[in-house]
Amino acid sequence: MKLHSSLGPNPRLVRMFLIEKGIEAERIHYDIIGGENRKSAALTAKNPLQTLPVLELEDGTFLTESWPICEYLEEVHPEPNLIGRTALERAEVRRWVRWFDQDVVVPMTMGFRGGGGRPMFEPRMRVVSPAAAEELTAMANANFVWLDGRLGDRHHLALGRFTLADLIVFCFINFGFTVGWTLPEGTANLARLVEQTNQRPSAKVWQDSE
Ligand SMILES: N[C@@H](CCC(=O)N[C@@H](CS)C(=O)NCC(=O)O)C(=O)O
Repeated sequence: MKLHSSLGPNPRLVRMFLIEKGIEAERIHYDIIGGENRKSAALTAKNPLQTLPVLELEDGTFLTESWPICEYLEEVHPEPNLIGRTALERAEVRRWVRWFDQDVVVPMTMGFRGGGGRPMFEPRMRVVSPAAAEELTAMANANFVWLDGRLGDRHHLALGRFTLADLIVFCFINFGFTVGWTLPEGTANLARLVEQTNQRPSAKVWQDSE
């Protein structure tokens, strides 16, 4: 198994997931700041969207999109379990992942691409105007505050244990930190979730300078 990987929250989500599962994968690094992923014909053949991560299986199949890759890994290696052992448990974890991906990741990343990340992203893709970027960032921040209230004084978002839901939230908050964003006022519970998740051995992937 090979993981085509780079800087950023999506590849690091999959890297953490692999470590949590105890699955070894050779890592092939792309310099996304330099646009290596956008110039590579080999990567484009694997993923026409030219984004990372891409998981390359032994039989030559390529899987793309971070949490669907995690779903695949969970199905082939169900333990240690990170997405739920029953249909009901999985629905609970996926509910958080779906909500977070749509209501936080989308405005947060679009806000970043049209705001602070504009010099890097504008030549690569359509980005929103600076004013829209500000609004999207504010929307993501408001949703972080809402999420903080849902977490309350619990240690985990779902199932009373560490799951993909905690992992995705952790990765996108950490991504924010790497680009100068800070958690908004009223998110002390999320700050605690980050601190606690940072203690996990898999969190070391965030210390790599890539
Ligand atoms: N929806 C995709 C997003 C992938 C994505 O945007 N990856 C970023 C790294 S976090 C990337 O490849 N950025 C470089 C670029 O777009 O040129 C997923 O879940 O994997």
